[in-house]
Amino acid sequence: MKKNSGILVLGMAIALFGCKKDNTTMADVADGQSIVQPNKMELAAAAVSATVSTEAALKTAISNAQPGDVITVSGTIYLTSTLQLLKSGTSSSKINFTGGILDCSGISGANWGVKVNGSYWNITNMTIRNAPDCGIVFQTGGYNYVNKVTTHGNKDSGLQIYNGGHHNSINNSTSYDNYDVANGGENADGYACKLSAGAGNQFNSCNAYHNSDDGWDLYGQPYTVVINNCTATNNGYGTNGDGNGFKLGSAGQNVPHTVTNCTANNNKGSGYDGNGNAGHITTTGSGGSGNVKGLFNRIN
Ligand SMILES: [Ca+2]
Ligand SMILES: [Ca+2]
Ligand SMILES: [Ca+2]
Repeated sequence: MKKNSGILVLGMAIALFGCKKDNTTMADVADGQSIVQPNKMELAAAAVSATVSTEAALKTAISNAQPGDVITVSGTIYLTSTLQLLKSGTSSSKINFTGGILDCSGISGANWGVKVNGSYWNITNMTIRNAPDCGIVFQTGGYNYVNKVTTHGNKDSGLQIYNGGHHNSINNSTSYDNYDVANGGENADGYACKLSAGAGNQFNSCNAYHNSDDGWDLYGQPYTVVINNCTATNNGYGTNGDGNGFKLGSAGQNVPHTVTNCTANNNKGSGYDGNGNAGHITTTGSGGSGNVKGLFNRIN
């Protein structure tokens, strides 16, 4: 009996060692690509990393996205219809969408380049250009983080937040040369957080220049927007463009926006315009020069 027990223990040890070795196969993580592990059910929901270079592969990855996934764009992808980010990550495990160029010139109609209805996305190190309407729009969802995203050549605002989009944080990004040609430039802002966006939206260290309407536009925005360390230059080149560096609300509103350490230079309208907003607007540390209608206008 004693000898048999020893053999049994040895056998169990071999079996355990074998299982452990099988669960740590280096080939699973060697190339950073999608991982298929059909016999490991406990890892079935593990995050995947996918690098995509075609519209079809991109849309498949986006529509299948799960918390923790990393979706990387390689090179330039030409979109023929709006890219829709409808899934959501979680507060502790975001969906990561990064890299490359999304050229939206092949999208028909007055449609956006990218629509984000989901929550808890990180969108980073990307260019979104040439959409027939806004480049990227956040609505409905929240807690999205944008870093180092460039929006240019779109035929409405470069980046817009509205329709309930909340707690979005836009950082280290640039928006330029957006121009709604059909309206003589009346609407295309660098950054728009207007009409109906939710609470908690903020812009940090962003740059808006040479957009046909305003650098930033908070027209009709019912909740406070926080803008820190941002620069608006040379906006309002459209015939109908208002050209404010920072348009900080509108008449009939009482919303205390805060603009801190910002710069407005050489805009066609005012550097900072309350635009009839009766709320107390804080402009601590903000300045600029060369704005045709003056630096501060209707700031309460
Ligand atoms: Ca539009
Ligand atoms: Ca306008
Ligand atoms: Ca505007």
